[in-house]
Amino acid sequence: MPVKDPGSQELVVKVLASGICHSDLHAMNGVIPYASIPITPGHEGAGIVEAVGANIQDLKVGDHVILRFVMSCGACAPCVQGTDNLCRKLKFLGFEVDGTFAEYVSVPSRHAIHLPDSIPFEQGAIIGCAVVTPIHAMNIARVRPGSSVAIFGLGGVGIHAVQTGKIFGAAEIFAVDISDSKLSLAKLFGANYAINGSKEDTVAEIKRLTDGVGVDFAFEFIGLPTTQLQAISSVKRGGTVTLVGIPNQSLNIDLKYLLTNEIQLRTSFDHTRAEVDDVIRLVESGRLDLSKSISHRFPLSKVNEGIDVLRKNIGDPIRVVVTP
Ligand code: PAD
Ligand code: ZN
Repeated sequence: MPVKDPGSQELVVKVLASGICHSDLHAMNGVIPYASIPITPGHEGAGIVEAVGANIQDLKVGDHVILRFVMSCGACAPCVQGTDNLCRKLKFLGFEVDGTFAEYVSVPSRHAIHLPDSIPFEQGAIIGCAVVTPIHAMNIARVRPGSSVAIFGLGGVGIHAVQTGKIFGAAEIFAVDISDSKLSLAKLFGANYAINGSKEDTVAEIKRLTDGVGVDFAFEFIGLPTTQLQAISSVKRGGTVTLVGIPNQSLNIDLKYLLTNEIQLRTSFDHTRAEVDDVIRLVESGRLDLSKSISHRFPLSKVNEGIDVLRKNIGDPIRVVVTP
């Protein structure tokens, strides 16, 4: 691909790390309707500013940046109201605009967020999706200090929900996956209970561990009807369920059960600009440790091998990152 000169409001960024997300697999499989083809995928990228347009003042050549895939306009009502993930002119880097599985990316400068030099590029890359998504989900759910929280799915996104739960002050975290190694990592990150859904009855186990009551909050980071229903069944009366994993199938919900138990069902989509700034501060201050989040690294020329690792679950990937 040719490298364009930046327009007056644009930057050219040399990509130094780019995470592979399950949403990339969804785009390839046609699950995400707005993914356009042909496209250079990649939406979790970080790198160094290589060239700046004439009107750019806040960033300069050599600055480290996170490339934000939620390309909001900044001017419509949802943007001005701080919900720019719901922007009326939203475009997605790596799905509709050529993304970060590339040597260089050019974007309007408002989609590049300054990354402090103390945070490695590979951590900066995953902040842009895998790490900030659970922050948004817990803001949506309004997790309160002292709560009990169940996390379904400990992949690149869900594993960070365990740490996020701690930051939101959860007293007890129940981590659910079908991979023992991911469950062990979740315990290392502060989960109190690790439940293997392929070996145990997840809902019964959560109920048993909460004296039959259920948890205050449940989050689903997989996108499967089975685990979405388990999440709904694992919260207490009056509890809140937040669905984050992108589904490929519709869900048959017993609304009478939800209503008569006053269970709140919410959904969480992407994140806001302000939440990325929050995550950067959390990582910079050492409150959020991303040193164990990257399990596999591949050079850009082998990006397809990296994608296979996630697709076939080779070696229990947390986040697979592509580097130049
Ligand atoms: P991933 O493939 O890294 O993780 C999925 C995890 O689910 C793995 O650890 C699996 O072992 C586990 N799993 C699979 N089946 C089961 C099961 N039956 N019971 C328990 N655990 C199971 O994916 P990811 O973390 O990159 O993404 C997770 C989902 O979140 C995916 O659907 C992705 O598209 C979505 C997503 N949503 C948003 C959003 O804003 N809503 C943002 C980013 C990603
Ligand atoms: Zn993603």
